[in-house]
Amino acid sequence: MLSAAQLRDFEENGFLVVENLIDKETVLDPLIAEYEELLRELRATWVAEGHLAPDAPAETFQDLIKSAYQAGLDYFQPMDISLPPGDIPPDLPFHAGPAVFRMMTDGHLLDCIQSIIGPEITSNPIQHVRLKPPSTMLDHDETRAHITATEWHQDRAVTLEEADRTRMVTCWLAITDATVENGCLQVVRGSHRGDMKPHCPVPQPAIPDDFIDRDAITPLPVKAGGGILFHPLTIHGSLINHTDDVRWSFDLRYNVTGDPTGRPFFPDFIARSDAAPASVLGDPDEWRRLWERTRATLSAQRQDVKIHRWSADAAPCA
Ligand SMILES: O=C(O)CCC(=O)C(=O)O
Ligand SMILES: [Fe+2]
Repeated sequence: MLSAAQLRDFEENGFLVVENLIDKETVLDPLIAEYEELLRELRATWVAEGHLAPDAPAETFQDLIKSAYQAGLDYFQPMDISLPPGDIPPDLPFHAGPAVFRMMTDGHLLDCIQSIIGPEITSNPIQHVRLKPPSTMLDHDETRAHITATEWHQDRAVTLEEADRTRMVTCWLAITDATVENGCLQVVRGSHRGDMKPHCPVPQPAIPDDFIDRDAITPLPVKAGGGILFHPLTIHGSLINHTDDVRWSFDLRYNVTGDPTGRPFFPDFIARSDAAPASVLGDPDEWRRLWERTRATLSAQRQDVKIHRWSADAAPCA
């Protein structure tokens, strides 16, 4: 649980940095091992398809992410823990592995979430991995927020309107140390006490600069295994990765069970409940199947999945 002082901090500032939010041995290391295995499998496919040389020298996870990016290979979607917006093909890869589920349902992490939103906790399906290569390596037209720096935004604004009153919290987790140099998260302190700002949707949903209180900008470095909890109206983004290494994080969200998630076509699940303990999902395979069924349904519908409300024609976007 969070202490009273931590809760006061969260309420006052709209965010809270929590060191050692997930345990290294039982959560972080197995997660890294699961992703190393996944990347080895992806590499084998890329080699078989002739995209990568079979005899690459002993590569680290970091090296392989970088060479995949440079070869124009999409490592992101097969490693992401969600589906993208748009038209979804029936075989689109994604990753819903047991170590990810273990992280999302970790007891200590949920204790901290419970301190903020109470004991009826739903795992919200707006969730991503971010593996950000060095900025010098990126294509000049790279704009994806999972690969390059993230523009200023509020998480409430990247849901549909149905979730505008949802009691929700974002949990950003550092898998590698996040530093000012490698592009850690940054927030506008106290911005959760304001309203929802306009977002210009292209290329990333971004709050125009005029709405940002520059004096309140606070970068939030955090060590691997640590996390940042923040309010859905807290304005945040991330810095540019100026190092030679890949910056790796996850962002998860939780909401009060019964409140709309903001992405009704994606699967949520109950992560904790005092009122109905039997409703809690404990089986990682069932969680994976929820996403597989969602992919099958959405691909059969062949319609564009819309994930936010913003239009590029709005006045502040001119
Ligand atoms: O890690 C990032 O670049 C941005 C993360 C973010 O926007 C979030 O966690 O909501
Ligand atoms: Fe965000």
